[in-house]
This record gives sequence, structure tokens and C-alpha cells, in this order.
Amino acid sequence: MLVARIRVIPNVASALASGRAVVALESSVLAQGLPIPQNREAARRMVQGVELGGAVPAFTAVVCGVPTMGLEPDELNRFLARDGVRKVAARDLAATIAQKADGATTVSASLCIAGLAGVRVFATGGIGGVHRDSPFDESGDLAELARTPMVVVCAGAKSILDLPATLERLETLGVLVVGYRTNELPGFFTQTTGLMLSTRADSPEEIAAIYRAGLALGRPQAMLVVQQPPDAVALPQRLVDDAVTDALAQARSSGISGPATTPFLLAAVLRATDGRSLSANLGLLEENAALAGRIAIALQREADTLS
Ligand code: PSU
Ligand code: MN
Repeated sequence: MLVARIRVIPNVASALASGRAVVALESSVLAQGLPIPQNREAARRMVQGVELGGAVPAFTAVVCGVPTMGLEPDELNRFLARDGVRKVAARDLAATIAQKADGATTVSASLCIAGLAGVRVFATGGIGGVHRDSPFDESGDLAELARTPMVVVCAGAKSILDLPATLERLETLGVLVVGYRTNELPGFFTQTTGLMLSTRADSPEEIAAIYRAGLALGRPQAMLVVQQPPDAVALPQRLVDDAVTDALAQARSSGISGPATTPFLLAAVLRATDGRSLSANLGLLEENAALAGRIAIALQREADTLS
């Protein structure tokens, strides 16, 4: 099935056609963010999370130049093996399509594809934002969040970023950040950051109601829902701060810049935490997917009541 030039794989297409809740999932975290073989475990747990929530998962990607909602098993395997798979942000979509390449989509490109396919809920680990060393390096995720009316579930922005600056940019762009069962911005690997949020919600139904109110105003922005990484895997602030400081120094001395920065820093943090950041990453990806599933179901239930 083709929706606005997006290929939707059959099981996702039939879910959409029958009005079932669908959750979009990004693929860059699999092909660039996490190492092999744990990226396979991440994919499995993201899918399981959405399904536990009661919804249907769909990875977004560009497959041989075709923007796609949902990956068939052989395609997912290719992305997990990551041979020749590009990191694709929203700005890179057109070139990846025209050059018929495989592209793993970051948050920004995933929002673009999911939005075109009519999916309203998306889950990831952490969004991109304003970088610490070079504040002019601001992830395309922020601009895309400002123009895509979807619910985006995450554990905050990645710890490698300038979190106060990222939160300020979201405010300027008019993107509401809602703390799910928390009053402050989680730090991706850590549960707290000391950065207070304007809005808190304690149930998927409350989130659905806020999202609907924003839609009714005709506003184009996404709503960012943040939740803490699970107790069992969250890391202490001090460990993460030290790991990030080291990672930034390594990036500087290796001359890393541009799209390579985020994957490089995530890998350096992984080494500096003796792999503990990996368990945190896998745990929060699953939890975020599960919450997204419950929100998608709550939105669907509301829609069914209204129609
Ligand atoms: N969160 C993770 N791992 C990742 C990313 C997020 O736990 O790999 C990816 C997302 O796809 C996000 C991207 O959109 O990093 C941001 O990259 P950049 O800073 O280059 O915009
Ligand atoms: Mn960048």
C-alpha cells in the first residue's frame, strides 16, 4: 500500500485500515546508535514494548530509496547488519530516495515519514538537541518537532547534549514537554536533571487529552512526552557526567563533527560506563515503546468514542 508515496508494509497497512493503534519507531538507533549485536535486542524490545502496550509497531526507514513504514524481517536484518546503511535526518530524505540508498531514519526523518503515513505516535530513546561543545550544532530533530503534530515519547534528550539549552529551544519552538509521572526533565541515562517542566501527566488518557487540545488549536508542533529510564537500569548522575566529559574530550581530539558526533559520543559513553549505559538504553527504549503503545490506544479509544 502507498500512502502519499510512503510504502506501508502489509501488516501495518491492515492495522491502519482497521483503525488499530500504530506506533512508529526509529531505525537510526539500531543502525548507528547501538552496537552489534545488542541492536538486535533493542529492536526486539522496542517491538515487544509497543505490543505489550496493545498497539502495532512500525519501524520507519528508507529501503533502497523507498520511504517505508514497517520493515519486513529480511529488511530489518539488513539494517541491523548496517552494511552501507546511511544515517538519514529529515534533510537527507530526498537525496537518499533519489540515490536509491538504504537509510536508517533519525527522529526528524522518522517523524516526517510517520506523519505522511498518518501515524500519530512515535517512540524513541532520546531526541537530539543542542550540542555542548558547539551550540551551533543543533539536531534537526528540534525543527522537525516544531512542524510535525505527533506525540513523541522519549527519556529526554541524550545526556551528551546541553540539556538546559535544548529545553529552552523547545520552548522557543512552541513544543510542549510533558513529564509522564515526573516533574522534571529526565536525563536519558539518569532519572533526574534538576530541570523543571511546566506540565506533568499521570496517565495515557491525560496525555491523549492534552494532545487533542493542541490539535484542535491547529498547532503544528509535536508534543514531547518524557519519562524516566526504569529504576533497575538508570545510572547515577555522577557516573554519566564523568563519562560524558571524557567522551567530549575524545571527540575533540579525534576531530569528530557533524552527524558522526552523536554515534561517536554514545559509543564513548558506553566504554566509559563499562557497558552500563547499554542496559539503560535498552531498558528505556522498551519502556518508551510501551508508553507510546498505551498512548496510541488511548487516542484510538477517544477517536472511536467521538465517531
Ligand atoms: N537516541 C539514542 N540513540 C541514537 C539516537 C537517539 O539512544 O542513536 C539518534 C536518534 O535517531 C536521533 C539522532 O534523532 O540520534 C540525533 O542525531 P543528531 O544529533 O546528529 O541530530
Ligand atoms: Mn548535528
